[in-house]
Amino acid sequence: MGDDRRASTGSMTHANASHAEPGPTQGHRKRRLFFALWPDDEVRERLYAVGEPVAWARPAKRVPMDKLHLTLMFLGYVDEAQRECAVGVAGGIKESRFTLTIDQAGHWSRSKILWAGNEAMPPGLLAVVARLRNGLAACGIKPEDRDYRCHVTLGRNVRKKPVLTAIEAIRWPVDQFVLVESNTLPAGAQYRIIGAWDLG
Ligand code: 2AM
Repeated sequence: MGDDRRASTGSMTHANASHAEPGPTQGHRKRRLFFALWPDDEVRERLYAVGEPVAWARPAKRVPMDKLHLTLMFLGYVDEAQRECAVGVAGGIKESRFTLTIDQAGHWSRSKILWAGNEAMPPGLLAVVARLRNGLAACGIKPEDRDYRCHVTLGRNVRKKPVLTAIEAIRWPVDQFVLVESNTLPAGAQYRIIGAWDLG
């Protein structure tokens, strides 16, 4: 990624989701997008291991290791003009890199999500989220009403809170954020990274 921080899919180093710009025939449909932090291999393996003690049984579904991520902002379905606007906002973000410490695992009973996260969010993370939220409002993309909650979803449809042992803190050095397209297929969500921006 160059210093000018324009979106580029050519120098993705961390992400192993497929990433390519859409072809000309794809320009008019709406796409389901979100901004995220994509872990490198080491962090991804450690995040996945947090779910190891859980007895994964239907209907609960463990998120596969290669799909683990931390959402910064969910955009929902956006048109091409909004996608371009979002890319412009991302390119204007000049925040510094930071380290995220994932040291908690928890369960939300309403959304039935098992997650790994951290309540004490680093200011750098909050700054990126705030810039995205404020910038994307001008693109006509509204953030969720609820406060941002820093979490990596480890499992969905987890009805009962599993017994979780304390996790060893995972140090996640963050020097980049990405824009991801999500396609919901019968086999599960498919993610494709369509842009990446370096933090300073
Ligand atoms: P989750 O992991 O907490 O479910 C891709 O679907 C990403 O966008 C997921 O990380 C998911 O968060 C988030 N996401 C999906 N639908 C969302 C919604 N309606 N509001 C906020 N975030 C959403």
